[in-house]
Amino acid sequence: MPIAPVDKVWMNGELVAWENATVHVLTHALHYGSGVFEGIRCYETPRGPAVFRLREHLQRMERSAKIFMMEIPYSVDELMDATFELIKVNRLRSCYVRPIAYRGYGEMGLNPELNPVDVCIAVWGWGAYLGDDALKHGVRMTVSSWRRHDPNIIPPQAKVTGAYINSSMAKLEAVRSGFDEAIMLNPHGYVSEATGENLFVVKDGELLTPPLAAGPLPGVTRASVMAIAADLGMPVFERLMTRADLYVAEEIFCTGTAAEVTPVREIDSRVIGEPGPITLTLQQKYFDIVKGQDEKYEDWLDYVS
Ligand code: PPE
Repeated sequence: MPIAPVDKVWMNGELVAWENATVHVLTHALHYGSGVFEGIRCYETPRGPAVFRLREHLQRMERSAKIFMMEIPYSVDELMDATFELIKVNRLRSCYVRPIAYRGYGEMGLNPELNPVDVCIAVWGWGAYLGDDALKHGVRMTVSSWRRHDPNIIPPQAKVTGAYINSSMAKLEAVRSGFDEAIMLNPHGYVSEATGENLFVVKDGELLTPPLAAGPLPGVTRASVMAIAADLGMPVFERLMTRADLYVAEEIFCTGTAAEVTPVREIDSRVIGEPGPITLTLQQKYFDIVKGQDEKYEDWLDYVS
């Protein structure tokens, strides 16, 4: 999706002009994928712009960095303030927020230790990730021929830039074959997640999602939807599933900051159908919450001012 430029980008504590937010070609992360990042959304609410679960996202970035033995030279609170400042100076009412911490310019070679850790935050307006029609009528997915990486190859709970070549290959394969999105199985053949979203399945009236041990990213939206569903009296069961479990599901939807709650209407030419009642209920509730229309979940909103 095209990026709509704004005025400023936050780079290592400074606000720099959008067009000057560049890096050297010998940046370590460009060669070796040595970065950790987040994807966060800020929504317009009756009390002004609010970032959805900003602290949880930045805490996940810290954990990703810890796995990778990378020390981020800013605290979560400092990065929260930087995010608020950035949204304010760019005068955005809603936007996508992309913090990234990466091994910068210094040395070449696989040991990242001697390279500085650079930290940037960018914001821009981003519409429906899988398209407006996707939110209403659902997407068509395919099970990828590429597997999600094994936890002893790249830990799936770390949101590491280099790991995304796996998602990119699956996405490319799916799109070239005429699908909207790909589902990835883990090395044991169990469903893990989509290329940039977690998955939820309704089967025999029960709401299911793959357990974290099956290799999905511990999604902030996943955790939010699990909490919302439980509050609605619909506990979510974490269960191992095979591709055939998906083919015979009553409803399927995917969750993610970018994709929000997107229904899935078809998998590998097996029709799931138009969005079902559980999907629609959770989708509506999610949008109400992120847009500040549901007081019960106020503490999930970090207000910009
Ligand atoms: N799995 C993967 C692999 C993933 O990248 C994301 C987020 C999720 C699940 C959902 O996580 P959460 O956002 O915390 O609910 N993907 C981000 C990046 C998308 C991109 O194209 O870049 C996102 O949704 O912002």
